[in-house]
Amino acid sequence: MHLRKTPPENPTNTTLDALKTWVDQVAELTRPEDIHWCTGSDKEYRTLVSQMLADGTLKTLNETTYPNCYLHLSDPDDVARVEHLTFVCTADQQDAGPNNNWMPPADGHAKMNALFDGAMRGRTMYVIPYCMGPVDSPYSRCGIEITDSPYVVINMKIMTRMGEAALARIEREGKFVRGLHSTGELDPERRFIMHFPDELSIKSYGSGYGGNALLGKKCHALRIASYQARTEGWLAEHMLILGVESPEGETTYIACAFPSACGKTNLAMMVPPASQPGWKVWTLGDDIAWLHLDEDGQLRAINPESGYFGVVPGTNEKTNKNAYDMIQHDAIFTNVGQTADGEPWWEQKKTGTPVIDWQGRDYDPATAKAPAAHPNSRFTVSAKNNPSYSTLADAPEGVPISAIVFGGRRKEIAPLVYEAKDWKHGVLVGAGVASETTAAMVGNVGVVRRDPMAMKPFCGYNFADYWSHWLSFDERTDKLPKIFHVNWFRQDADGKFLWPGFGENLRVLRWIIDRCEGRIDARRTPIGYLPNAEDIDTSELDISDETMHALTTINRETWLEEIASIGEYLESYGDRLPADLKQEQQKVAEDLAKAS
Ligand code: O2Y
Ligand code: MN
Repeated sequence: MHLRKTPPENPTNTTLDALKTWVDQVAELTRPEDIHWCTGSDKEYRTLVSQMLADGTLKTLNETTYPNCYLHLSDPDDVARVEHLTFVCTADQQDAGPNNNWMPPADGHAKMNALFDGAMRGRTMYVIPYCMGPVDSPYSRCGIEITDSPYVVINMKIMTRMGEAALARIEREGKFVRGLHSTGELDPERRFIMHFPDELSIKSYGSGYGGNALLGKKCHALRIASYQARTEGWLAEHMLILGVESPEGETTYIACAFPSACGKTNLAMMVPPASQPGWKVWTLGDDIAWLHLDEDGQLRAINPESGYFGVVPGTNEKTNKNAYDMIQHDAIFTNVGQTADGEPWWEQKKTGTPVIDWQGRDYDPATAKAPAAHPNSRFTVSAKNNPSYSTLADAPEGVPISAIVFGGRRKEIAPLVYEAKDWKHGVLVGAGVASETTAAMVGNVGVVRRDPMAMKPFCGYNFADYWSHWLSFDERTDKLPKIFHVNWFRQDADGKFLWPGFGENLRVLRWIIDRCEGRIDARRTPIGYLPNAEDIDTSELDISDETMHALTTINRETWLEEIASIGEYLESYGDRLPADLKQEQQKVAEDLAKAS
């Protein structure tokens, strides 16, 4: 193969010198064969797909039943985010906090530059301008990802507003997040995801998968954006955004933060059950929300993404009909199995039989010891494919948020739903979020982990400072949304779920909306307001009064332990922990101790 000794001519005609200089510097370091500035056009997408079909990076799926759908199989050692290899590089370690792996910025750059040295030899370097959020929104922020992976380019085209319009905005603003990515040798020993929040930059090497490589998503829209949001007075959160429309045509917008593997995508695009006639759910986003106060003090949300990178296994007509329908065309599948007629296959799909697994090996369900699709296999699809897509996802002003909902996967302790007493207490409820690990995760199943605001893997700075930032919103407006906590995953002693979940969760959202509208009462308890069981509509559900009682009451003894454990966790943040948060925790502990 012919290899260049000098970097190729940079074909850009960008007006932004800082951008041209950076691209030149990256080319000088990484030595690509060619440089391609992405336009974001459909033609460019089709050309890249053709190239990847030719070199085997992609495979066409059944063109009749899955038109324009492609399969990518990643390296078997490169199938998930790598939290232990993800770093936040700040001058002072305390700024990254105990919640992040840390390295001094100079060491981080030295480590990464050594890996990037000559890494793109013989390859094309793609320059991807992208905008997180509608291109015409004041709340959006832009970035440039440089990558040697065409798979990343086609995924970024779906997941972000990518190409010429984004480049024009970057040239107008002069400010952008710099993301540099190379798939490298896919050696887990030479894999790092580094963030340099003070420089608004990201360097990722050694993985071609999802959040490690699509730098607009977790790296930019959460880790870098959360840091930037703190200095600029907004919030970048791991939250879905949905609109619930009543039979009378009133839509209430809700943002929900649940840890990974708690069903955010399912809730975001839920189909109301037949028992809830006239109700509609509209999807604004399934993973990330950027929240800003407008000039009237109203909290507004945009979804910085334009597509979904969702877990495939478990998706079927019952669990998530909208997702099931939207991935029947124009979707990229990563690490699923295949049927004999070239359809994608995954566990609980309910139709078809796999004959090839996610590693491209022959597969026989009768003798197989492992699933055909990887448990973390993914679809990438445009949000516009979703039958419940809200066109307000493109509104530059975003949507007004009436309720923030935290939640986790807890087989015991957490009731079905409760409301925080006020904003400060709500911040404590968010800081105390915990969830049980599932089979889709590495490690033991069923272990409870604290995941404050569902941001443990994604907060780009010290959680103690992040909680102070959340608390500071209370001084800026008197129109903050109410804060709630939900738990769809309570079990009885036999391990049976107490609540049916899925579309029936609308019943709980309706209680939340009624509370926001001041239409119903609730019981004040030390942990917040609990529903009167009769205020949650259970018509046509096979659920007993005892079960509803269990779902809407708390056990004082276990909550005394829970609040003590939250207190211990908060204390681990030391001197930076905001006093107000500690006081809130102590108040709940005291009230529980006093309660009979
Ligand atoms: O990004 C990945 O590599 C997979 S993890 C993921 C993907 C989409 C949305 N959320 C997550 C998550 O872990 O929260
Ligand atoms: Mn997520």
